[in-house]
Amino acid sequence: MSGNVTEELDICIIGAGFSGLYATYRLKNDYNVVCLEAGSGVGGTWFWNRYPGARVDIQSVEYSYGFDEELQQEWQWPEYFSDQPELERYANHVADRFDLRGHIRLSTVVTHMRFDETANRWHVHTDKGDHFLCRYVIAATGSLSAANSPDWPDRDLFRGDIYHTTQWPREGLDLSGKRVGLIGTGSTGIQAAPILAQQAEHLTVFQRTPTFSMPSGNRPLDRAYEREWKQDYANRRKQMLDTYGASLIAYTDVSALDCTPEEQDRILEEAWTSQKASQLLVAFVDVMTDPAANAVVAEFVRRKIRTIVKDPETAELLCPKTYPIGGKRLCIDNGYYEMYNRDNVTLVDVRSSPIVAYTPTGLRTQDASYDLDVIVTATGFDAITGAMTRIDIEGVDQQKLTDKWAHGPTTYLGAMVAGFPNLFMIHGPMTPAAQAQMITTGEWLVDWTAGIIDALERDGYARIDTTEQAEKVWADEVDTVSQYTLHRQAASWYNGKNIEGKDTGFMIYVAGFPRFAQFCTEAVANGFEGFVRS
Ligand code: NA7
Repeated sequence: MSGNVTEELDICIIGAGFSGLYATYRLKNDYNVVCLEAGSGVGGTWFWNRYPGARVDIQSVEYSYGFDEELQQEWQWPEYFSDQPELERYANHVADRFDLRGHIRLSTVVTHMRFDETANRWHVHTDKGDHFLCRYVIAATGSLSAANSPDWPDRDLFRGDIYHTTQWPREGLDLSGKRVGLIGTGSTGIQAAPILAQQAEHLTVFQRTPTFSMPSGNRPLDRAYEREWKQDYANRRKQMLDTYGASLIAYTDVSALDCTPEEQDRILEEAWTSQKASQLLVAFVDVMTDPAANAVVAEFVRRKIRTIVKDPETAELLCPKTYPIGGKRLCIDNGYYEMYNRDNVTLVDVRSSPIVAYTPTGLRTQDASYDLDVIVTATGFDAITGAMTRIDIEGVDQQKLTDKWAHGPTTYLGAMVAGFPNLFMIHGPMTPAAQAQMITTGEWLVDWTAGIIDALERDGYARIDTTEQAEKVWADEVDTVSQYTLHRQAASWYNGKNIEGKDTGFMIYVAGFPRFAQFCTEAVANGFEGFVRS
């Protein structure tokens, strides 16, 4: 932790994704703010994930900023679900329009941070040799930013190219005439697969766990629909924050178990074509709480898969049977199941025969070898905690965050960790991240955090921390509400079980954004309950 201080700051923001950009905007006029970003451009998730087919799975009229009325009136989304280039363009537009660039340092990775207890300052170090002395740090590091690349042996022997989907070359890849292997069938894999199948000579999809998905129905954005949104935008943004997932879907109080099979089918058909994946999960009031209701929806999707995919063996392999629908993030696709009707696509089950090694010419599973020119790993992320634990963070009494979180994250309201004062997280562990639309809730969280900093300044405090007792109360709440749902029954990045050896427990708050926001608002209103100021 050596080196001279190169700059003194009020606030260091880590990450220029959508939350970090908004935090920079929100705080730059009142404080001396710098935003450090590892990428060579802004946009976070939408900077890194430039693989073919990368596209948001929430409608763009919702998945966009609401903080500036002129911006939301003027910006025109070409499609219902924007692709990565459009979202990156939007992030760049926002950075330019609101003069954020002067505060952002690109291609700068935060390597370690240490809290000085005497001065109440964070020492923030980067790979560029910067040493910032900061009063506050806001980690807007993203839930899905630390890539997970399984470590199979003999990677160096493979003579072809390997790309994780977050490391896709900016200039794109010419896959014509190539035998491509795609590992992973989460949201990323099922988005990339249909495009890779069109581009490659042959696509082999290596599937460990099949995914529930529904058609996005993506198409050019209907201008009348857009006008309808824009006439009522401010009101709709407020309504969004009052819904479970910060997205305007149609809720019901009808139980699946009170409907006839015909009624169930009619309701589910409507949800299937709604262009909203979450609509299937709220088609009945009890989809995520009652295994029998959940089974109705899961079976509906399996029937769709069996109808779409012509080869019965492939269809059966694609049918998820081992976890509740919605237990993992429900995907939304553009021709994923249909793709398996192409002659140049093969599905390989790596659950029954796992991948064991790279070979000079491809991959070897327990019982077969596959010749490939290009391997694409759509193997997801060290989610929720990875972006924080990859920074060497040292708090009070020289405690390391990695040690504190060795058996899973502890947080108060997902925002603070006891013993790490003046460090705030946006979309941290144990928030509704993944269950709620990230841009709108990110704006809310930034405003809430900025409000806390403003209050500390106003009231003359230099330091804010939380307590282990508050962390325990929050952990109990997160755990208790998750017991009422079926979310825990799937191995996924929600509970770290997507990564071998990751020991975290369930990391998402699943009681919905309004209840979460109420806890946050009340904590502050009740004299900073759960926080310690000095
Ligand atoms: P996900 O949803 O974590 O999917 C990763 C996929 O990679 C999933 O199918 C995994 O299988 C598979 N995987 C991971 N490791 C391996 C190994 N070792 N062998 C075979 N297959 C493996 O990540 P995504 O990037 O698709 O999506 C992340 C989020 O982005 C998504 O939820 C949306 O919110 C947007 P598994 O299911 O673990 O058996």
